[in-house]
Amino acid sequence: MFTDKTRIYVKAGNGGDGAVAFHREKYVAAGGPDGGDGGKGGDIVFLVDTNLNTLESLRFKHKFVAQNGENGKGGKMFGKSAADLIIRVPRGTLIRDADSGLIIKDMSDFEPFILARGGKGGWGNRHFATPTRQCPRFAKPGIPGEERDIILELKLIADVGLVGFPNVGKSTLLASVSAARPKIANYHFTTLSPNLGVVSLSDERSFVMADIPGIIEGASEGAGLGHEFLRHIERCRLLVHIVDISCAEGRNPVEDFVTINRELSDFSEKLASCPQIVVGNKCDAVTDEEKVSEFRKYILGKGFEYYEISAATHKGVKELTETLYEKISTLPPVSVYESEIVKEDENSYAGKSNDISIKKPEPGLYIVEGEWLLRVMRGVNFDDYEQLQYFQRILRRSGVIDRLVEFGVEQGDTVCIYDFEFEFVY
Ligand SMILES: Nc1nc2c(ncn2[C@@H]2O[C@H](COP(=O)(O)OP(=O)(O)OP(=O)(O)O)[C@@H](O)[C@H]2O)c(=O)[nH]1
Ligand SMILES: [Mg+2]
Repeated sequence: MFTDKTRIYVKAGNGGDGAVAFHREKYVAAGGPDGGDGGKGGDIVFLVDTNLNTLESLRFKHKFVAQNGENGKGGKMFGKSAADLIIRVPRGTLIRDADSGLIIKDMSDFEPFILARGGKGGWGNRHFATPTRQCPRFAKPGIPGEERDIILELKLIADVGLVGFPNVGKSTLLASVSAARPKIANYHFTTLSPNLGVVSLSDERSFVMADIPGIIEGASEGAGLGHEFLRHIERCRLLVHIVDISCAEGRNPVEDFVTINRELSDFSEKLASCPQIVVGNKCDAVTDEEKVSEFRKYILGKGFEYYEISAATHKGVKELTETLYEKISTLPPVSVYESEIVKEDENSYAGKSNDISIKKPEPGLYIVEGEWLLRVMRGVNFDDYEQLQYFQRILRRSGVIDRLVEFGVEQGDTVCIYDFEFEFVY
């Protein structure tokens, strides 16, 4: 079973709660608040692992929850931050939002990607001591970690993709030029899932070749193995269209060629417009010379580059790999999908202030909470002046400031929004 699509739920760890504690020591009277901060929850991090070729390892595990940060303790002790949870995926995995289907990230490079951020730990009560509030009996809870339902979809990354009818010798070619060992046999649909192989030429030149199951007429309507494997070659830089010119199965090479191209264009515009080289295979076993020369003429007439090889006896194979290498070095690199998630801008928060709650635990202190605020805050770096201003604009546009005024906040009062605290000024 080849797993190339799966749905999972991820949740980053919650931040630990801040502690409420007071310093107690012999001979030290009124030692003051010393509750430590909670630790940060673990992030959910995705990482490309080149040893993986499928999403098989995620087939039976659908829930990934990172650990929570520890709570703070008395004596100014910080809670321990939790370790990140790393999910390893094959190169070329697309992370999509499960509800909208939009691409969040294309895991095609080796940079770790943080999909869900762990919550920050809450502040312990020692942060809240002021000249007028010397004995703060509250601390902040940790911020919950982000959670998401996502779909992982593998779109393999290869430079060259082999396409053609079943049994034309695609796997034989891959096996003869790389260390890959796909199953080869004289019947249709021997290959049931994509195979990748690294084709190494001399002087460290190499490229990646992908072999996918054979395509037949009507694949786009589900005939044979259907066309779903075509997505694994959708981002190839070059397609090698293999046609059996031995005509041993009684088919006509020209018809085969036309049929496959029709299926490719029915699948996607992108595949149809991908550069293509045509290879006539099994030239060692040609039964009908006339059909072969008719095919050759047809292909050259259409303006394609055309090669004849025998994957079984290796005739013409070395030359073909050299040509493929030359050709792909002139082509653009493997395409990477951009994130389709649109970043919300300041104006999209207008009227959101209905979804917040305001509490007043003691005079002069207001605590504002709201799921959407939390989301915004995770993306804001409060040490950066511009980002701070951006956040303040959101507070204004969304109506949070107006709500605070309605609630009775006065000049100089303290307002806490999770781990962001400010003195209220009009
Ligand atoms: N005579 C001859 N036979 C070949 C050549 N290349 C492949 N074959 C044979 O053709 C048959 C099919 O080869 P495969 O490589 O499994 O074909 P495939 O295109 O991968 O087929 P599917 O996986 O079913 O789509 C096998 O019996 C091969 O030995 C060739 O150059 N000459
Ligand atoms: Mg095969």
